[in-house]
Amino acid sequence: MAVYPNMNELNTRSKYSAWNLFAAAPSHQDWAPAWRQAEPKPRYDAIIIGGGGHGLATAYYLAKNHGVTNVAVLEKAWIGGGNTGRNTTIVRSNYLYPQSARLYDFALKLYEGLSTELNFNIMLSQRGLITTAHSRHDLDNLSRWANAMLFNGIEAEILNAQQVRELAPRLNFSANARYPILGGVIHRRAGTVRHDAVAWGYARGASALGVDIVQDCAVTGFIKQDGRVVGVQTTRGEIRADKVAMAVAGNSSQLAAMAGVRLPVTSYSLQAMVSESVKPVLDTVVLSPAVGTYWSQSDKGEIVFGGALDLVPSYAQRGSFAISQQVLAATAEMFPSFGRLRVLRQWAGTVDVVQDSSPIIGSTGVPGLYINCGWGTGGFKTIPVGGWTLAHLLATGKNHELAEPFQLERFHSGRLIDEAGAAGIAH
Ligand code: FAD
Ligand code: PYC
Repeated sequence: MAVYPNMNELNTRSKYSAWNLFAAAPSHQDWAPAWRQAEPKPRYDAIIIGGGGHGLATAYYLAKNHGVTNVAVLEKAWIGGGNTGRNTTIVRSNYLYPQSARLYDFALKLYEGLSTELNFNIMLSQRGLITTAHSRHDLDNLSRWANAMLFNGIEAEILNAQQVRELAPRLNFSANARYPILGGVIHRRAGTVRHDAVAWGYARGASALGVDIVQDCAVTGFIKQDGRVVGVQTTRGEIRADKVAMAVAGNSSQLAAMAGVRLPVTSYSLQAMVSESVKPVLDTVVLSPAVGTYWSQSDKGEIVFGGALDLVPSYAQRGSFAISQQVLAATAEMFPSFGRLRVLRQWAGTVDVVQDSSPIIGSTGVPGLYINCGWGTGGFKTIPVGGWTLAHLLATGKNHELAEPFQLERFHSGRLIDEAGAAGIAH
Protein backbone atom coordinates (compact mmCIF):
# COMPACT_ATOMS: atom_id res chain seq x y z
CA MET A 1 0.00 0.00 0.00
CA ALA A 2 1.27 3.51 -0.82
CA VAL A 3 2.44 5.47 2.23
CA TYR A 4 1.97 9.21 1.81
CA PRO A 5 4.09 11.62 3.81
CA ASN A 6 2.75 14.12 6.31
CA MET A 7 1.15 17.13 4.51
CA ASN A 8 3.00 19.63 6.73
CA GLU A 9 6.23 18.06 5.66
CA LEU A 10 5.20 18.43 2.01
CA ASN A 11 4.21 22.04 2.44
CA THR A 12 7.76 23.30 2.66
CA ARG A 13 9.57 25.70 0.40
CA SER A 14 11.39 23.25 -1.77
CA LYS A 15 8.32 21.09 -2.33
CA TYR A 16 5.81 23.44 -3.83
CA SER A 17 5.16 21.82 -7.18
CA ALA A 18 2.35 19.41 -7.82
CA TRP A 19 4.88 17.05 -9.27
CA ASN A 20 6.50 16.72 -5.86
CA LEU A 21 3.18 15.76 -4.27
CA PHE A 22 2.75 12.93 -6.73
CA ALA A 23 6.40 12.03 -6.63
CA ALA A 24 5.96 11.30 -2.94
CA ALA A 25 3.86 8.25 -3.77
CA PRO A 26 6.04 5.23 -4.50
CA SER A 27 4.00 4.36 -7.60
CA HIS A 28 4.55 7.82 -9.08
CA GLN A 29 8.31 8.17 -9.12
CA ASP A 30 10.37 9.66 -11.94
CA TRP A 31 7.71 11.99 -13.30
CA ALA A 32 9.22 14.87 -15.24
CA PRO A 33 8.46 18.23 -13.60
CA ALA A 34 5.58 19.96 -15.38
CA TRP A 35 7.37 23.32 -15.34
CA ARG A 36 10.91 24.57 -14.66
CA GLN A 37 11.68 26.00 -11.23
CA ALA A 38 13.50 29.07 -12.52
CA GLU A 39 16.00 31.31 -10.76
CA PRO A 40 15.33 35.01 -11.39
CA LYS A 41 17.47 36.71 -14.06
CA PRO A 42 18.50 40.37 -13.58
CA ARG A 43 16.41 41.56 -16.53
CA TYR A 44 13.30 40.58 -18.57
CA ASP A 45 11.19 42.13 -21.31
CA ALA A 46 8.16 41.74 -19.06
CA ILE A 47 7.54 40.80 -15.44
CA ILE A 48 4.19 39.52 -14.24
CA ILE A 49 3.68 39.79 -10.49
CA GLY A 50 1.42 37.03 -9.14
CA GLY A 51 1.44 33.35 -10.01
CA GLY A 52 -2.31 32.88 -9.86
CA GLY A 53 -4.35 31.95 -12.89
CA HIS A 54 -4.46 35.48 -14.30
CA GLY A 55 -0.69 36.02 -14.01
CA LEU A 56 0.16 32.62 -15.47
CA ALA A 57 -2.35 33.00 -18.31
CA THR A 58 -0.90 36.43 -19.11
CA ALA A 59 2.58 34.93 -19.38
CA TYR A 60 1.30 32.03 -21.49
CA TYR A 61 -0.51 34.27 -24.00
CA LEU A 62 2.42 36.72 -24.13
CA ALA A 63 4.57 33.86 -25.30
CA LYS A 64 2.00 31.99 -27.37
CA ASN A 65 0.08 34.83 -29.06
CA HIS A 66 2.82 37.45 -29.28
CA GLY A 67 6.14 35.57 -29.23
CA VAL A 68 7.32 37.49 -26.14
CA THR A 69 9.15 34.81 -24.16
CA ASN A 70 11.72 36.73 -22.09
CA VAL A 71 9.14 36.92 -19.32
CA ALA A 72 9.11 36.10 -15.60
CA VAL A 73 6.16 35.32 -13.36
CA LEU A 74 7.10 36.28 -9.79
CA GLU A 75 5.06 34.51 -7.12
CA LYS A 76 5.55 35.24 -3.44
CA ALA A 77 4.56 31.72 -2.34
CA TRP A 78 3.57 28.86 -4.67
CA ILE A 79 1.66 29.11 -7.94
CA GLY A 80 -2.10 28.70 -7.60
CA GLY A 81 -1.90 29.08 -3.80
CA GLY A 82 -3.95 32.31 -3.79
CA ASN A 83 -7.59 32.55 -4.81
CA THR A 84 -7.00 30.39 -7.88
CA GLY A 85 -6.58 27.42 -5.56
CA ARG A 86 -9.24 28.56 -3.07
CA ASN A 87 -12.26 29.14 -5.25
CA THR A 88 -15.29 26.97 -5.87
CA THR A 89 -14.49 26.48 -9.57
CA ILE A 90 -17.69 27.84 -11.13
CA VAL A 91 -17.48 29.14 -14.68
CA ARG A 92 -20.33 30.96 -16.44
CA SER A 93 -20.99 33.97 -18.65
CA ASN A 94 -24.44 35.09 -17.44
CA TYR A 95 -23.72 38.79 -16.88
CA LEU A 96 -26.05 41.73 -17.51
CA TYR A 97 -24.30 44.27 -19.70
CA PRO A 98 -23.06 43.77 -23.28
CA GLN A 99 -19.45 44.70 -22.39
CA SER A 100 -19.44 42.05 -19.66
CA ALA A 101 -21.22 39.44 -21.76
CA ARG A 102 -18.53 39.78 -24.45
CA LEU A 103 -15.70 39.54 -21.91
CA TYR A 104 -17.09 36.65 -19.84
CA ASP A 105 -18.29 34.65 -22.83
CA PHE A 106 -14.91 34.92 -24.53
CA ALA A 107 -13.45 33.47 -21.32
CA LEU A 108 -15.92 30.59 -21.35
CA LYS A 109 -15.16 29.88 -25.01
CA LEU A 110 -11.43 29.81 -24.23
CA TYR A 111 -12.16 27.40 -21.36
CA GLU A 112 -14.09 25.19 -23.79
CA GLY A 113 -10.93 24.71 -25.84
CA LEU A 114 -8.34 24.95 -23.08
CA SER A 115 -7.64 21.25 -22.41
CA THR A 116 -6.75 20.87 -26.10
CA GLU A 117 -4.86 24.17 -26.24
CA LEU A 118 -2.69 23.27 -23.23
CA ASN A 119 -2.69 19.50 -23.77
CA PHE A 120 -3.60 19.30 -20.09
CA ASN A 121 -6.98 18.15 -18.77
CA ILE A 122 -8.61 21.07 -16.97
CA MET A 123 -11.69 18.91 -16.27
CA LEU A 124 -14.27 21.32 -17.68
CA SER A 125 -17.73 20.05 -16.76
CA GLN A 126 -20.54 22.07 -18.35
CA ARG A 127 -23.23 20.75 -16.07
CA GLY A 128 -25.35 23.93 -16.06
CA LEU A 129 -26.06 26.49 -13.36
CA ILE A 130 -29.57 26.93 -11.99
CA THR A 131 -30.37 30.19 -10.22
CA THR A 132 -33.48 29.65 -8.10
CA ALA A 133 -36.46 31.98 -7.55
CA HIS A 134 -38.36 31.95 -4.26
CA SER A 135 -40.84 34.80 -4.70
CA ARG A 136 -42.68 36.72 -7.42
CA HIS A 137 -40.02 39.39 -7.07
CA ASP A 138 -37.25 36.82 -7.68
CA LEU A 139 -39.10 35.56 -10.76
CA ASP A 140 -39.28 39.10 -12.16
CA ASN A 141 -35.59 39.67 -11.49
CA LEU A 142 -34.59 36.38 -13.06
CA SER A 143 -36.72 37.11 -16.15
CA ARG A 144 -34.92 40.41 -16.56
CA TRP A 145 -31.57 38.66 -16.14
CA ALA A 146 -32.46 35.92 -18.65
CA ASN A 147 -33.71 38.49 -21.16
CA ALA A 148 -30.51 40.50 -20.82
CA MET A 149 -28.49 37.33 -21.44
CA LEU A 150 -30.50 36.39 -24.53
CA PHE A 151 -30.23 39.94 -25.81
CA ASN A 152 -26.43 39.65 -25.42
CA GLY A 153 -26.36 36.34 -27.30
CA ILE A 154 -25.82 34.16 -24.21
CA GLU A 155 -28.11 31.14 -23.83
CA ALA A 156 -30.60 31.18 -20.92
CA GLU A 157 -33.78 29.24 -20.18
CA ILE A 158 -36.47 30.13 -17.69
CA LEU A 159 -37.60 27.06 -15.74
CA ASN A 160 -40.80 26.40 -13.82
CA ALA A 161 -40.71 24.68 -10.42
CA GLN A 162 -41.24 21.22 -11.91
CA GLN A 163 -38.33 21.69 -14.34
CA VAL A 164 -36.06 22.77 -11.49
CA ARG A 165 -37.18 19.69 -9.54
CA GLU A 166 -36.27 17.38 -12.43
CA LEU A 167 -32.76 18.83 -12.58
CA ALA A 168 -32.11 19.13 -8.82
CA PRO A 169 -34.53 16.79 -7.03
CA ARG A 170 -32.81 17.09 -3.64
CA LEU A 171 -33.77 20.75 -3.31
CA ASN A 172 -36.44 21.46 -0.71
CA PHE A 173 -39.79 21.25 -2.50
CA SER A 174 -41.83 20.63 0.64
CA ALA A 175 -45.07 22.60 1.01
CA ASN A 176 -43.86 24.39 4.14
CA ALA A 177 -40.35 25.27 2.89
CA ARG A 178 -39.16 28.62 4.17
CA TYR A 179 -37.87 29.43 0.66
CA PRO A 180 -40.41 27.80 -1.68
CA ILE A 181 -38.97 27.17 -5.14
CA LEU A 182 -41.16 28.86 -7.73
CA GLY A 183 -38.81 28.43 -10.67
CA GLY A 184 -35.38 29.44 -11.88
CA VAL A 185 -33.09 30.17 -14.80
CA ILE A 186 -30.58 27.71 -16.22
CA HIS A 187 -27.39 28.71 -18.01
CA ARG A 188 -26.48 25.36 -19.55
CA ARG A 189 -22.92 26.15 -20.68
CA ALA A 190 -21.96 27.07 -17.11
CA GLY A 191 -20.26 24.51 -14.91
CA THR A 192 -17.02 23.79 -13.15
CA VAL A 193 -13.33 23.51 -14.02
CA ARG A 194 -10.58 21.95 -11.90
CA HIS A 195 -8.86 25.03 -10.44
CA ASP A 196 -5.36 23.61 -9.81
CA ALA A 197 -5.30 22.24 -13.33
CA VAL A 198 -5.84 25.73 -14.74
CA ALA A 199 -2.83 27.09 -12.83
CA TRP A 200 -0.67 24.07 -13.60
CA GLY A 201 -1.73 23.88 -17.25
CA TYR A 202 -0.89 27.52 -17.93
CA ALA A 203 2.37 27.23 -15.93
CA ARG A 204 3.39 24.16 -17.92
CA GLY A 205 2.49 25.81 -21.23
CA ALA A 206 4.25 29.07 -20.40
CA SER A 207 7.35 27.33 -19.08
CA ALA A 208 7.60 25.19 -22.22
CA LEU A 209 7.59 28.39 -24.29
CA GLY A 210 10.50 29.82 -22.26
CA VAL A 211 8.80 31.81 -19.48
CA ASP A 212 10.55 31.76 -16.07
CA ILE A 213 8.21 30.85 -13.23
CA VAL A 214 9.85 32.03 -10.03
CA GLN A 215 8.18 30.90 -6.81
CA ASP A 216 8.99 32.10 -3.31
CA CYS A 217 9.79 35.56 -4.69
CA ALA A 218 7.73 38.40 -3.18
CA VAL A 219 7.74 41.83 -4.80
CA THR A 220 8.42 44.38 -2.08
CA GLY A 221 8.69 47.60 -4.10
CA PHE A 222 9.03 49.18 -7.54
CA ILE A 223 12.09 50.67 -9.18
CA LYS A 224 11.23 53.94 -10.93
CA GLN A 225 13.21 56.09 -13.32
CA ASP A 226 11.84 59.48 -14.40
CA GLY A 227 8.41 58.44 -13.13
CA ARG A 228 8.43 55.18 -15.10
CA VAL A 229 8.44 51.71 -13.53
CA VAL A 230 11.57 49.96 -14.79
CA GLY A 231 11.71 47.01 -12.43
CA VAL A 232 10.86 45.56 -9.05
CA GLN A 233 12.51 44.96 -5.69
CA THR A 234 11.97 41.45 -4.48
CA THR A 235 12.95 39.17 -1.63
CA ARG A 236 15.43 37.71 -4.13
CA GLY A 237 16.95 40.98 -5.27
CA GLU A 238 16.23 43.62 -7.89
CA ILE A 239 14.83 42.57 -11.25
CA ARG A 240 14.53 45.00 -14.17
CA ALA A 241 12.01 44.90 -16.99
CA ASP A 242 10.61 47.10 -19.75
CA LYS A 243 7.08 46.38 -18.57
CA VAL A 244 5.67 45.23 -15.24
CA ALA A 245 2.15 43.88 -14.80
CA MET A 246 0.45 42.94 -11.57
CA ALA A 247 -2.25 40.28 -11.13
CA VAL A 248 -2.25 39.84 -7.38
CA ALA A 249 -6.00 39.66 -6.53
CA GLY A 250 -6.43 40.27 -2.76
CA ASN A 251 -3.16 42.23 -2.56
CA SER A 252 -3.85 44.65 -5.42
CA SER A 253 -4.38 47.86 -3.46
CA GLN A 254 -1.38 47.23 -1.15
CA LEU A 255 0.98 46.51 -4.03
CA ALA A 256 -0.31 49.31 -6.27
CA ALA A 257 0.16 51.76 -3.38
CA MET A 258 3.89 50.91 -3.44
CA ALA A 259 3.98 52.39 -6.95
CA GLY A 260 1.91 55.41 -5.92
CA VAL A 261 -1.34 54.13 -7.47
CA ARG A 262 -4.57 54.37 -5.48
CA LEU A 263 -7.14 51.77 -6.54
CA PRO A 264 -10.91 51.82 -5.93
CA VAL A 265 -10.59 48.38 -4.33
CA THR A 266 -11.62 47.07 -0.92
CA SER A 267 -10.47 43.65 0.28
CA TYR A 268 -12.78 41.17 1.98
CA SER A 269 -12.73 37.52 2.98
CA LEU A 270 -14.82 35.13 0.93
CA GLN A 271 -15.25 31.68 2.37
CA ALA A 272 -16.31 28.24 1.20
CA MET A 273 -16.56 24.68 2.51
CA VAL A 274 -16.57 21.07 1.35
CA SER A 275 -18.35 18.08 2.83
CA GLU A 276 -17.24 14.49 2.98
CA SER A 277 -17.55 12.63 -0.35
CA VAL A 278 -20.84 11.00 -1.24
CA LYS A 279 -22.24 9.28 -4.33
CA PRO A 280 -23.51 11.54 -7.13
CA VAL A 281 -26.46 13.54 -5.74
CA LEU A 282 -26.24 16.91 -7.49
CA ASP A 283 -25.79 17.07 -11.25
CA THR A 284 -25.83 20.85 -11.70
CA VAL A 285 -24.58 23.93 -9.93
CA VAL A 286 -27.34 25.59 -7.88
CA LEU A 287 -27.28 29.20 -6.69
CA SER A 288 -29.94 30.78 -4.52
CA PRO A 289 -29.45 34.57 -4.35
CA ALA A 290 -32.21 34.72 -1.69
CA VAL A 291 -30.17 32.69 0.80
CA GLY A 292 -26.82 33.90 -0.60
CA THR A 293 -25.48 30.37 -1.01
CA TYR A 294 -24.50 28.02 -3.87
CA TRP A 295 -23.72 24.31 -4.19
CA SER A 296 -22.08 21.87 -6.58
CA GLN A 297 -20.64 18.37 -6.27
CA SER A 298 -16.98 17.83 -7.05
CA ASP A 299 -15.66 14.90 -9.08
CA LYS A 300 -14.49 13.40 -5.79
CA GLY A 301 -18.08 13.50 -4.52
CA GLU A 302 -17.72 16.36 -2.04
CA ILE A 303 -20.48 18.95 -1.86
CA VAL A 304 -18.73 22.28 -2.48
CA PHE A 305 -20.61 25.26 -1.10
CA GLY A 306 -20.11 28.81 -0.02
CA GLY A 307 -21.75 32.10 0.69
CA ALA A 308 -21.43 35.83 0.69
CA LEU A 309 -18.54 38.13 1.52
CA ASP A 310 -17.79 38.76 5.15
CA LEU A 311 -18.63 42.45 4.59
CA VAL A 312 -15.92 43.57 6.99
CA PRO A 313 -12.76 44.59 5.11
CA SER A 314 -10.03 42.14 6.07
CA TYR A 315 -6.90 40.30 4.89
CA ALA A 316 -7.58 37.29 7.13
CA GLN A 317 -7.85 34.17 5.00
CA ARG A 318 -10.30 32.39 7.28
CA GLY A 319 -13.80 33.93 7.11
CA SER A 320 -16.15 34.77 9.94
CA PHE A 321 -18.25 32.36 11.98
CA ALA A 322 -21.37 34.43 11.23
CA ILE A 323 -21.11 33.69 7.49
CA SER A 324 -20.22 30.02 8.07
CA GLN A 325 -23.32 29.68 10.20
CA GLN A 326 -25.47 31.40 7.57
CA VAL A 327 -24.14 29.11 4.82
CA LEU A 328 -24.71 25.97 6.89
CA ALA A 329 -28.23 27.04 7.89
CA ALA A 330 -29.06 27.86 4.25
CA THR A 331 -27.71 24.47 3.17
CA ALA A 332 -29.83 22.55 5.66
CA GLU A 333 -32.87 24.59 4.60
CA MET A 334 -32.40 24.29 0.84
CA PHE A 335 -31.10 20.70 0.72
CA PRO A 336 -32.52 19.00 3.84
CA SER A 337 -30.60 15.76 3.15
CA PHE A 338 -27.29 17.67 3.15
CA GLY A 339 -27.96 18.50 6.80
CA ARG A 340 -26.57 15.03 7.57
CA LEU A 341 -23.26 15.58 5.81
CA ARG A 342 -20.07 16.22 7.74
CA VAL A 343 -18.11 19.29 6.73
CA LEU A 344 -14.49 18.38 6.02
CA ARG A 345 -12.91 21.76 5.41
CA GLN A 346 -13.72 25.47 5.55
CA TRP A 347 -11.40 28.16 4.19
CA ALA A 348 -11.37 31.69 2.78
CA GLY A 349 -9.54 33.85 0.28
CA THR A 350 -9.03 37.61 0.17
CA VAL A 351 -10.91 39.09 -2.77
CA ASP A 352 -10.49 42.59 -4.20
CA VAL A 353 -13.87 44.20 -4.65
CA VAL A 354 -14.49 47.20 -6.91
CA GLN A 355 -17.54 49.42 -6.40
CA ASP A 356 -19.20 48.49 -9.71
CA SER A 357 -18.43 44.75 -9.35
CA SER A 358 -16.42 44.74 -12.59
CA PRO A 359 -12.71 44.16 -13.11
CA ILE A 360 -9.91 46.58 -13.97
CA ILE A 361 -7.63 45.51 -16.84
CA GLY A 362 -5.23 48.07 -18.27
CA SER A 363 -2.76 50.85 -17.55
CA THR A 364 -2.35 52.24 -14.07
CA GLY A 365 -1.46 55.80 -15.03
CA VAL A 366 2.18 55.10 -14.06
CA PRO A 367 4.15 54.43 -17.27
CA GLY A 368 5.48 50.89 -17.44
CA LEU A 369 2.99 49.50 -14.87
CA TYR A 370 -0.14 47.57 -15.88
CA ILE A 371 -2.84 45.86 -13.85
CA ASN A 372 -5.41 43.09 -13.79
CA CYS A 373 -7.54 43.19 -10.62
CA GLY A 374 -10.96 43.76 -9.11
CA TRP A 375 -12.54 40.43 -10.04
CA GLY A 376 -13.98 40.23 -6.55
CA THR A 377 -15.77 36.95 -5.94
CA GLY A 378 -15.82 35.95 -9.61
CA GLY A 379 -12.45 35.96 -11.37
CA PHE A 380 -11.75 32.25 -11.73
CA LYS A 381 -14.12 32.04 -14.68
CA THR A 382 -12.21 34.85 -16.42
CA ILE A 383 -8.64 33.61 -16.09
CA PRO A 384 -8.27 32.92 -19.84
CA VAL A 385 -9.63 36.31 -20.91
CA GLY A 386 -7.76 38.19 -18.17
CA GLY A 387 -4.52 36.69 -19.45
CA TRP A 388 -5.41 37.11 -23.13
CA THR A 389 -6.27 40.82 -22.84
CA LEU A 390 -3.43 41.82 -20.51
CA ALA A 391 -0.92 40.02 -22.74
CA HIS A 392 -2.30 41.96 -25.73
CA LEU A 393 -1.78 45.26 -23.90
CA LEU A 394 1.75 44.36 -22.78
CA ALA A 395 2.78 43.21 -26.23
CA THR A 396 1.12 45.87 -28.39
CA GLY A 397 0.79 48.85 -26.05
CA LYS A 398 -2.93 49.00 -26.93
CA ASN A 399 -5.95 47.87 -24.95
CA HIS A 400 -7.63 44.77 -26.29
CA GLU A 401 -11.12 45.73 -27.48
CA LEU A 402 -12.70 43.39 -24.89
CA ALA A 403 -10.81 45.16 -22.10
CA GLU A 404 -11.39 48.71 -23.34
CA PRO A 405 -14.50 49.32 -21.19
CA PHE A 406 -12.74 47.98 -18.08
CA GLN A 407 -10.08 50.67 -17.68
CA LEU A 408 -9.26 52.32 -14.36
CA GLU A 409 -10.19 55.56 -16.12
CA ARG A 410 -13.91 54.67 -15.80
CA PHE A 411 -13.82 55.84 -12.18
CA HIS A 412 -13.02 59.34 -13.50
CA SER A 413 -15.42 59.35 -16.45
CA GLY A 414 -18.24 57.68 -14.49
CA ARG A 415 -18.73 54.99 -17.18
CA LEU A 416 -19.24 52.29 -14.55
CA ILE A 417 -20.45 48.80 -15.47
CA ASP A 418 -22.56 47.81 -12.49
CA GLU A 419 -22.67 44.02 -12.44
CA ALA A 420 -23.72 43.63 -8.79
CA GLY A 421 -26.96 42.05 -10.02
CA ALA A 422 -25.14 39.29 -11.91
CA ALA A 423 -22.21 38.76 -9.60
CA GLY A 424 -23.92 35.60 -8.34
CA ILE A 425 -22.31 35.74 -4.97
CA ALA A 426 -22.77 39.44 -4.45
CA HIS A 427 -19.81 41.78 -4.44
P1 FAD B 1 -4.74 34.72 -7.21
O1 FAD B 1 -5.01 33.33 -7.61
O2 FAD B 1 -5.05 35.11 -5.80
O3 FAD B 1 -3.24 35.00 -7.53
C1 FAD B 1 -2.55 36.15 -7.08
C2 FAD B 1 -1.18 35.70 -6.66
O4 FAD B 1 -0.41 36.86 -6.38
C3 FAD B 1 -1.20 34.86 -5.39
O5 FAD B 1 -0.67 33.58 -5.67
C4 FAD B 1 -0.32 35.66 -4.41
O6 FAD B 1 0.48 34.84 -3.60
C5 FAD B 1 0.52 36.50 -5.37
N1 FAD B 1 1.03 37.74 -4.78
C6 FAD B 1 0.37 38.63 -4.01
N2 FAD B 1 1.19 39.62 -3.65
C7 FAD B 1 2.41 39.37 -4.22
C8 FAD B 1 3.66 40.01 -4.20
N3 FAD B 1 3.84 41.14 -3.51
N4 FAD B 1 4.68 39.46 -4.87
C9 FAD B 1 4.52 38.30 -5.57
N5 FAD B 1 3.34 37.64 -5.61
C10 FAD B 1 2.30 38.16 -4.94
N6 FAD B 1 -14.46 32.96 -9.08
C11 FAD B 1 -15.23 32.33 -10.01
O7 FAD B 1 -15.22 32.72 -11.17
N7 FAD B 1 -15.97 31.24 -9.68
C12 FAD B 1 -16.05 30.77 -8.41
O8 FAD B 1 -16.73 29.76 -8.15
C13 FAD B 1 -15.33 31.45 -7.41
N8 FAD B 1 -15.40 31.04 -6.13
C14 FAD B 1 -14.63 31.63 -5.18
C15 FAD B 1 -14.67 31.12 -3.89
C16 FAD B 1 -13.83 31.62 -2.92
C17 FAD B 1 -13.90 31.05 -1.52
C18 FAD B 1 -12.90 32.65 -3.26
C19 FAD B 1 -11.96 33.19 -2.22
C20 FAD B 1 -12.88 33.19 -4.54
C21 FAD B 1 -13.75 32.69 -5.52
N9 FAD B 1 -13.74 33.15 -6.83
C22 FAD B 1 -14.50 32.54 -7.79
C23 FAD B 1 -12.87 34.29 -7.21
C24 FAD B 1 -11.58 33.81 -7.86
O9 FAD B 1 -10.99 32.80 -7.08
C25 FAD B 1 -10.59 34.95 -8.05
O10 FAD B 1 -11.22 36.07 -8.64
C26 FAD B 1 -9.43 34.51 -8.97
O11 FAD B 1 -8.89 33.30 -8.52
C27 FAD B 1 -8.37 35.57 -9.02
O12 FAD B 1 -7.26 35.02 -9.70
P2 FAD B 1 -5.89 35.77 -9.66
O13 FAD B 1 -4.93 35.03 -10.50
O14 FAD B 1 -6.13 37.21 -9.97
O15 FAD B 1 -5.51 35.78 -8.13
O1 PYC C 1 -18.55 33.93 -9.73
O2 PYC C 1 -19.87 32.25 -10.12
C1 PYC C 1 -19.18 32.92 -9.37
C2 PYC C 1 -19.04 32.51 -7.98
C3 PYC C 1 -19.70 31.51 -7.37
C4 PYC C 1 -19.25 31.49 -6.09
C5 PYC C 1 -18.30 32.44 -5.93
N1 PYC C 1 -18.19 33.07 -7.11
